[in-house]
Amino acid sequence: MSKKLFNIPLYIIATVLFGLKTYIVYRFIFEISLDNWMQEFILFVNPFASAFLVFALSVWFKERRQMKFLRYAALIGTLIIYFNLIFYRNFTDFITIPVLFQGSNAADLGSSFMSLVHIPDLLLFLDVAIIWVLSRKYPSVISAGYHKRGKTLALSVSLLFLLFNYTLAEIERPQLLQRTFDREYLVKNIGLFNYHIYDAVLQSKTKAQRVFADGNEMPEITEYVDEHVQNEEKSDMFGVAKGKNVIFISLESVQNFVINNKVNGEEITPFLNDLIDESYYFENFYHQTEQGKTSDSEFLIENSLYPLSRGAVFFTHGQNEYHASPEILGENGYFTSVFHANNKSFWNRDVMYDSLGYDKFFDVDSYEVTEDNSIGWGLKDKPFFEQSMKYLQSQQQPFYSKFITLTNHYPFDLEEEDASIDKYDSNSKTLNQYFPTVRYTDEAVEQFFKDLKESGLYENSVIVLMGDHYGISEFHNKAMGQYLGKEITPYEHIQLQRVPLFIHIPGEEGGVISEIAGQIDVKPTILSLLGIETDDDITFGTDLFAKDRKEFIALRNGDYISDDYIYTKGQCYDRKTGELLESEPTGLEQKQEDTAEGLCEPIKEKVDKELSYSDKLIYGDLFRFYDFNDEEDGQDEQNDQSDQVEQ
Ligand code: GP9
Ligand code: MN
Repeated sequence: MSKKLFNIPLYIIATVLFGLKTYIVYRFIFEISLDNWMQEFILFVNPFASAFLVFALSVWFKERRQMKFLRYAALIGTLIIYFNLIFYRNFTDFITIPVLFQGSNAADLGSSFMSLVHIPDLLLFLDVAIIWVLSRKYPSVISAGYHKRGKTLALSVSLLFLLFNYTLAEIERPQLLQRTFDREYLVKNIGLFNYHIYDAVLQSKTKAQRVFADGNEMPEITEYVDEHVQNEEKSDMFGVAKGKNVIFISLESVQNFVINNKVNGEEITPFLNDLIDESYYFENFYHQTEQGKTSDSEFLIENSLYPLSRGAVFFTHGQNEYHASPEILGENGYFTSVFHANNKSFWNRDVMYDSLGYDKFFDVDSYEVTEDNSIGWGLKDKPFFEQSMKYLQSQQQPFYSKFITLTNHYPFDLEEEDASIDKYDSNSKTLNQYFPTVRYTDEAVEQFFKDLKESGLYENSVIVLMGDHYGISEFHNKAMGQYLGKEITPYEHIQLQRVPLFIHIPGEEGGVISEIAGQIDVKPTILSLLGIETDDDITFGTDLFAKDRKEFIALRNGDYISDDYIYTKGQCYDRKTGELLESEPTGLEQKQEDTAEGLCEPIKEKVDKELSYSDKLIYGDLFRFYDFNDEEDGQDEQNDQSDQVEQ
């Protein structure tokens, strides 16, 4: 063998072999969905970027050690890929640290392990074998001593490679790392190995905060809730829907400015507009979500706790102890389920739904999804509802079932044949396309109502419809201003955070309710309608039908809406008129309370306090120290101690 032939350093050979292998696994063995060429490209780049990052470290070792390092790096890397592959074959998901060490997943895997191992898998170790042979047979040819310059160069190139990969990923999915989204997205964009590092960081941060909590904070929080949140007496509506099913429909990105409104002279939501006459309709109902979008809205409505200001609580605290409405309903004889035609791991739903106490999740695998019946994010809303009926009808009653629609999702793509109204005409393609997709969802819901009536479920079910969060961001304020015929001031921006909430109760006429309301109120409201006692619950929302309600709706960024004011960007507005309440310099004798800041300040303090209490509950996983069935004070000493030991 001539010296020339192997004049390439082994770490480069290893990068090429291992990178190529990883790419083949990503592309052809894991079922990673790729929607455009950019995603294809990123998927191709990241295996090489990650491989280079690790293998190039070998230049820092002495020559003989280089060989050893490369051999073991290739072997361990391959084992990581392989364990993920086995896990994936069983769960269509990637390994996370909590899943690996806790819960039933790992145990499930144990029993079926052998059926998940296939003979051709041996090929995955081919590059390791090649690297092994080369490093053993020709160490003197392919190893090299590197000068400082060579070492620095290798390191710089690997960091540049990584930065390039990360930049591409950030362009393709802004805020990928802050928001997490989905494990598949992470693996697709930054690769399996960086994903595991990211998962480990997330895990240790979460663990640390949990470990230092001991439940001492609970009395202060329960006292606050008792005093400032809980209603003194039950509302007149308590128990009006006792024993009824609940069908909750989460309307993707539907804001309430489309309700009873027109575009190009056409009604946008004719069905929902008519539904107002047969339901309770809350016209000043605000979404309170942040980066976790749909998952944040789910979190709010089922826990009546606030989501986090950063990241998605579904991801960061998916295995906390909760006391969510599905769990409570389960204890009261309900069957609970979610219908949503997306990957079960999106927003970590598969893990979180267990923690919330759901019995069943009908995810994308429960549906027949074809090219014809899907667009954008997947299955269109009409076939989604249609295909859900058979499952819904076969459920044990009473049930609580949540449906999450998908078609009206950014970028609001819709096929010609599905569009009943024309697009709007402005400088924002997003806003222009929004109207026909909202109409499509309106029609899908109409068809669902028809099916519910035909099946006989309608008469026996409370139907709740709610917009999950905004669809049109601030970025489109100019076009939005053009459409609404007014400038989008900070005050108007807050008003645009209103989403529709309908509660249809069989036998109840309903009516339009103008009092301020928010997603935080949904859990206590539904439980009260069903006649379920919630006196011992810890919630930050109140029954929307109660007379004596908390005085503000807090947005997750600390802005708030009260009866009189809207507080945003450090300024105080009159809620009803939108007038900016400026402090008038009327002389020295003016009291602090008369200034604009003074007007909004007292409630602002309460808002901040409440948000921080909610955060404490989540970060410390404090419900594990609390016994919701203990009538006295809930603080459970025994529970407290045993959990300390578990740490
Ligand atoms: C995805 C769907 C939409 O499953 O819930 O997510 P979003 O981006 O709106 O949070
Ligand atoms: Mn959404």
